[in-house]
Amino acid sequence: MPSIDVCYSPELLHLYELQGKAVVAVDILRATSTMVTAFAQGARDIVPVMELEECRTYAAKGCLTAAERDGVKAEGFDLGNSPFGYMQGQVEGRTVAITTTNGTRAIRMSEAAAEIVVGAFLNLQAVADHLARLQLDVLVVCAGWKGKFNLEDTLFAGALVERLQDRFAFENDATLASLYLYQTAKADLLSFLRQSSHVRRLERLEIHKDIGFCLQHDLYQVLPVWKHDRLVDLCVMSSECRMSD
Ligand code: 3SL
Repeated sequence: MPSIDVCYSPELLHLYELQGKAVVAVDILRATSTMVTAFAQGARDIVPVMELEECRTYAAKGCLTAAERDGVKAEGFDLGNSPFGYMQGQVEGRTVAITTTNGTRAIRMSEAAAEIVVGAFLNLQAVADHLARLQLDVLVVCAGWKGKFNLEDTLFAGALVERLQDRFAFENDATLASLYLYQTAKADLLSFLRQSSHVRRLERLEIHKDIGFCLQHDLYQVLPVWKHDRLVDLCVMSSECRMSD
């Protein structure tokens, strides 16, 4: 039986072996929720990059550029990091190059893995079905905040473990803790997260509706997977998602 484990921060990745594993990269508020939304809105592919300057260079290649730092849209880019900014048809058929404070970092730091899947509550079941089919050992990589633990990514890890617990082995405390936390919180995730640091940070920035939106489960049948140098939606590229409908 394959195993599932949880890494609470990209800064802890040196403690884990990535080779041969499937990584699920998650930044619930808001990078991976936004990427999943972009694919649901018809984005062709997404190039996550770590630095603002690198992201900027993609404009000359005909890509849309998106950037966020400390919760705020960076100046000079087409888009920020709110899922609602991707819903007016602007990303359809386009390549989006994006850099965010933590989420794009978590993805790029996982490149040694055999597979990288982008996870969010919004595509939770699509991710769980894909992992069950893959049968690789799984590591959920939480983006956290500037190297530190956060609650919302841990809750996602717990939700994924809950859906996979009959088909994946887990013995470590990080995985157990995420499951227990999710089981405690799942009846009302929004209330549970009220005091969390990033919810308070976003609310100070008057960003309210993104929070509830990103906590919705299974809104989209989207499966962003790393291929060569970018993310593509496997639900569009193959018949995989239809098989589990
Ligand atoms: O840290 C990140 O990558 C962002 O998702 C943070 S924010 O939600 O845009 O503030």
